[in-house]
Amino acid sequence: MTETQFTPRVFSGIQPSGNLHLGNYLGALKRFVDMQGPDMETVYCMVDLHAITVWQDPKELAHSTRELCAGFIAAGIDPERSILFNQSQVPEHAQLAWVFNCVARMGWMQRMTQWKDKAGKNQQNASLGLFAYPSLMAADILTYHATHVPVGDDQKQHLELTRDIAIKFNKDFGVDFFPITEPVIEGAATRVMSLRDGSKKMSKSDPSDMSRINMTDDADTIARKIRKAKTDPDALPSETGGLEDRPEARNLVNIYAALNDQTVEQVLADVGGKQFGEFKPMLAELAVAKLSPISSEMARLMGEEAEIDRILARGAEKARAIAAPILQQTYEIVGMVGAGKA
Ligand code: AQP
Repeated sequence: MTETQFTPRVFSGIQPSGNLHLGNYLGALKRFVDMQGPDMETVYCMVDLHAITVWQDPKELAHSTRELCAGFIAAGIDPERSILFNQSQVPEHAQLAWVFNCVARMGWMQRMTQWKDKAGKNQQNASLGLFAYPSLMAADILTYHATHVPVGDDQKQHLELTRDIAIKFNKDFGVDFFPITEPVIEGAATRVMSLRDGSKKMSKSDPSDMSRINMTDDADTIARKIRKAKTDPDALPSETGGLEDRPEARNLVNIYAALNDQTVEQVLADVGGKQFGEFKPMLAELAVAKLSPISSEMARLMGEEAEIDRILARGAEKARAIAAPILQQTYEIVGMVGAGKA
């Protein structure tokens, strides 16, 4: 079997589950912007079907979807250069996910750490959707034959599962139809940690608002959260080895490096020897300078709801033009009568 050459194409998504935060920005959004360019087709999605795997208030879900769209655009995603849409407007995601539910194995899903973390001890009461989440994620990616997926470190395991699903589908049906996707997990802030606890990921669902910097926070709030961020009493080291066993210090330095497009080594060369009393105001100033223009543009765009809806509908149309033929070919491979005639 000759190996198919797939056109380079990026796909990634973010859940519109509220509280878009600095971790989502540095681990995902900012890198989505960097990947926009003439050599790469970029497809970005507000994954609302993923969001409902846990309870969402319908009005808040609609608001968060539009706010997230505003966040994408304010951060630098150009809806003319990238395809930008919400998942539920492209039914091929859910249709392909069903095929993948029949390819993926129960054991694979049971091993997912996100399932174990989110369902916790209450697995019997968790939704079936939460369990099947990685199969929908595989469909999100593979319905575009995406070759590259920029994500934060927490999504690594789901991307490995996406590769396993593609490999098993290709093998089961004797085809070379789905690409084996490359995860793109790079930069200084692939895992931004909570500002209150350096061992926990910064997350939308953390009950403490002080644990994260929200993309909608104003300058005073950003500065206050950084001032109150947990640290240790020592001065910053001049070399990366000195950050070992200092998770909070490492987190703040990583954030500084990612916001300033520097390496951790470059940052430490400048700030090594400084106490947090000096470093925190530097970080706050940088964070406000980088994030405030994004949050004010988000607020402006949120005043133009009809325009946001138009952008999402137009993006969905462009997305379907890619996804529909891939789903039809999948159905043909699987043996569904009538496939390919739509
Ligand atoms: N702390 C983080 N550091 C770096 N990247 C992160 N991402 C999330 N948190 C961090 C990346 O952001 C993208 C979108 O994430 P998502 O909204 O789809 O889901 P999530 O990873 O479940 O986000 P949260 O904030 O952690 O939500 P909850 O609290 O609901 O679990 C992904 O690329 C992710 O890697």
